[in-house]
Amino acid sequence: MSNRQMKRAELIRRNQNIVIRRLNRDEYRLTIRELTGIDFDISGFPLDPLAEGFDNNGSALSMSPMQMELYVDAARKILDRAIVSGDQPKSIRYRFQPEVGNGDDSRVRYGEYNAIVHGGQNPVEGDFKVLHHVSWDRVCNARDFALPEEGVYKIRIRAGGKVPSREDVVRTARAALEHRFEEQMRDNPNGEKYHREAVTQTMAHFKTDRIYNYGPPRLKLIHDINGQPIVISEFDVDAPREQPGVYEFQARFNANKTSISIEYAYSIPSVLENFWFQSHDSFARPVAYLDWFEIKGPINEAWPPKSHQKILGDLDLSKEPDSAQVRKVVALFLRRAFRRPVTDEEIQAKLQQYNDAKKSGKSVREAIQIPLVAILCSPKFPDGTAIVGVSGLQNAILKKEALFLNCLSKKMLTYALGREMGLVDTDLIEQASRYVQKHDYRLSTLVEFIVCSDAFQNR
Ligand SMILES: [Ca+2]
Repeated sequence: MSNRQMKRAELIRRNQNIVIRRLNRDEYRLTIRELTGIDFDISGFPLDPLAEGFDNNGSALSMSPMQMELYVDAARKILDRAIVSGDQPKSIRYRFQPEVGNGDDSRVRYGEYNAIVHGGQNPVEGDFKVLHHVSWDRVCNARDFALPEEGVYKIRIRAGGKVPSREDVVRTARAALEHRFEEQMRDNPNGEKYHREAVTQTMAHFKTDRIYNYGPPRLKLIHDINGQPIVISEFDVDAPREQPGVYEFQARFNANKTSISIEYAYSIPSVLENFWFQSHDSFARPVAYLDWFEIKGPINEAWPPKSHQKILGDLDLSKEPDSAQVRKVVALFLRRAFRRPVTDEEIQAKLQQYNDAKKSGKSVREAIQIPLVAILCSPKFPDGTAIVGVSGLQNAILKKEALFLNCLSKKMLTYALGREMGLVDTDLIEQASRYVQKHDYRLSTLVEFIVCSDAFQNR
């Protein structure tokens, strides 16, 4: 290849990938927290790809229209939480008693719902459900109910535990093994020697293995958000059964149907082939006694929340603000989001969005959110073209038609030829782009070009 060609190829290569610099997940979360005071759950965002070992490398953090949609949606949710109107929502407290039943027909009224409350196939002792081992049918839960408000809720669990000693382990293991020995002797008296050996060997395990130096029982607390189970905590129940403790946690709930589950979580590895009796209630293992669990909230440290004041200052949403007040809010948010001085033009463009929204009949709260959402979703091309929303991304791509065509041709060729495009393919990519351009930008002409190309026919 000539020097001139090389140079041209390099220039094209550098230009080929449209990169929108976006924040990675952690950067996004931290930025949002700093900007609005809201701790936003970023687990719904796509994982950041690793590029050369760094996940904040701009060329890896590309942005698709689908991701843009995700960002717009996130920004709306964040601002819905940050900016509130009306009075502080009333707090509720639902206390669930797992011993009330052990089936899905066990229903108790909470608010507007007949929630299912049950303690699984666990024994009941007085006020307690007794949790002894992990099993799908031994989960305690409350479900088929919804909370009246989205927000942070406190979950409290009253429980105590019992930790068996090594003697308990040895005694209960021996009882189970002797019982089995008798059965084996009935079935096969000639095998006595082997049956006895098995007992001795197995007993040695229970006498010496460190896994039976038990700690306190553990419980796992899970809630579900839109059908997705999320573990809130796994915790030791270190309070004794005689003096149960109240364990407290916090979690965010939305106003959709939800559930709270409590599971036994002290795992004992099955190192033995004949571990069958270790999950019998008679075998000594850490036991949790669950009295009740309750949910209380939503918890708001202040009303309106700090985030509200942080963004709006003293702007009162209940009356029509004057334009200087709105301008102040928008300008401050812009400056803080972009971390640089902002131009009058930029502020004006955002004010226009507010004014348009007001004209179309939106409330002050709804209208002020529109420019703020746009600000939270405006990544930029390296040349500074700002992009707002999905249509903004489309417009931005249209303005960079040559780059876009080039990029698309390259991707299609890569797919069609089943290999990476290299410097030698520069001309082919360019020809493809030109062909599509000449034929009214129809995607089908790109396919046509590729299928007829020598590269494809001789691949
Ligand atoms: Ca109880």
